Amino acid sequence: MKHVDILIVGAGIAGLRTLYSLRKDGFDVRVVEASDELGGVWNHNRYPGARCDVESYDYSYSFSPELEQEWTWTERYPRQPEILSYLNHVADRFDLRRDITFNARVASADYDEVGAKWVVAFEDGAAMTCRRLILCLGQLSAPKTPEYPGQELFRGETIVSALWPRRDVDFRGKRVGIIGTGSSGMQMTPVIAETAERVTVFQRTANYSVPAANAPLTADEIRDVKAHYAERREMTRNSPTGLGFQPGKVKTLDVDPDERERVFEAAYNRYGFGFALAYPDILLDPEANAVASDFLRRKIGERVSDPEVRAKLLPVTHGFGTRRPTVDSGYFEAFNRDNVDLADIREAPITEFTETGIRTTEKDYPLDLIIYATGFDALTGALLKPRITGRDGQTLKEKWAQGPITQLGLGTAGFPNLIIVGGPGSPTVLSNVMVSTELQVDWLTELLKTLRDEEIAEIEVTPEAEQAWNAHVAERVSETLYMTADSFYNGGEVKGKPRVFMPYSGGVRHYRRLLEKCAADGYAGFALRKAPLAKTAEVQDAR
Ligand code: NA7
Repeated sequence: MKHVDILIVGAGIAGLRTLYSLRKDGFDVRVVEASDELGGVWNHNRYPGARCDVESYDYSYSFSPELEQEWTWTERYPRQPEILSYLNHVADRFDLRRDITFNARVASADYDEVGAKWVVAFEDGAAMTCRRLILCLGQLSAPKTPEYPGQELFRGETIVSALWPRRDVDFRGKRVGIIGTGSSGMQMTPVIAETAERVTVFQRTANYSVPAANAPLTADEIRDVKAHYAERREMTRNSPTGLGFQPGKVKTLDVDPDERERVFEAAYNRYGFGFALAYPDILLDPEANAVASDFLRRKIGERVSDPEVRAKLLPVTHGFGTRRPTVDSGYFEAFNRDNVDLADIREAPITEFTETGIRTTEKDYPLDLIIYATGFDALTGALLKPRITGRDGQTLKEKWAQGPITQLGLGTAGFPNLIIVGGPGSPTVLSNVMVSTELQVDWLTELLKTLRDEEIAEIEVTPEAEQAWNAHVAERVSETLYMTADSFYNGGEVKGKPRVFMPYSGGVRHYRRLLEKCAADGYAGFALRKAPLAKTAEVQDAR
């Protein structure tokens, strides 16, 4: 069977960066990727209007000053094709492709306790072994699609936004139904509305959104970014979210209303997602949150002309930021067009699909195309798809039945030589993933060098460390308002999923310090063994 020292699963942002770093340090490393193309979410989410809501230059790798200078972003918030081109450029520029096997979907990974290696099987029947297994499977990469009675009857076309086909989808003359109003639904609506005959947005929960204030980057802006990349990187690594700005210092309610209005207005007009940082307590204090939410509701209201539609679009079920807000480009204004309708399916739920469209308790919507923009089984969905079996035959699914448990988000006890990048227990979706991913990859590269130098056969999270880390993750989130809403952060959006807050809300900067401390303390919370535990046990048994 083919063997590689380190196997990385996934050729998205994290997988590519891990491959680059480990190969540079002389490791025998290979990436396997289920798709025939690299790019992860940016390969799959090709829907019209797909765009990153982190500024382009901050959503880029920091490992190569040459790359920073060579690559020129064209817009403040980059579109999906531009990000995918960037990732392809990185792969070509650093000759990464030669170490990536495409069309290789992992079906299972079993830990061989005696050999201290993983046996990885692929869906096509192939198999290989590796000493260390690194999962770079993404956070929002297991799409979910709701089940409605009669779905199979619908005679039109259906598309899942996160599995968008690689062809031009022609909306002309079509009546399009979009289910879901998260980032995907909000981004695609105004773009599809430009050519479709009619667009009906099926909204279950009205959501907050801040306008992107997107624009092409000017020559001056590009020059400025390129001249100050190093400082900018330092700032993002030292920020709570990995974004290029710091939170305000004064509390929301400690300023007079006029001043607050000015600050909110400035943040709203410029900072997109960073509106949440206008004051430091917006996601901590219910009263501060209520004030920010009121401001945003007012702003949404100003963007919609029809009073009835406006009322339905105002988010009332949760406070701003407690679920993932969106950064949009013309979403609310799209409802001012004659060809865009809002179906409030909280008020009048979908009862069934018919041959010709969607039926709600209120009316029939005739449709030619239905788009599911219904989100993901976030954070754990992709990790639990392959059957991963650790010590004593326990699967990761069994281990995480009550919710994920990790040490620093990087590994879990009973699964030696397994490292997770961007997983639950790390800042991940609460941060600029580019920044938090690179922090983790730099850390794990040093870890793997230590393991190589010290001839460590097996590294494994200790049960005490993961208990302590999960307690810390829970404690930090209890200081926030995140658990006041069901969201993809806490599993509340997937039926039967444990309601546990999964990302680490302590911030990128604090997380970075904890990673450094863990390494400085000799990788505290991880057991490093020169011989596999199973062998040691056998020797002990024999004595
Ligand atoms: P999100 O943000 O999880 O949004 C999913 C949307 O789909 C949301 O509006 C959901 O409504 C809706 N949804 C989910 N299931 C259903 C059913 N069964 N019926 C109707 N509507 C449903 O995913 P996105 O793809 O938009 O964005 C994901 C991330 O991509 C985003 O956060 C950025 O990081 C980029 P709900 O609110 O649950 O009522």
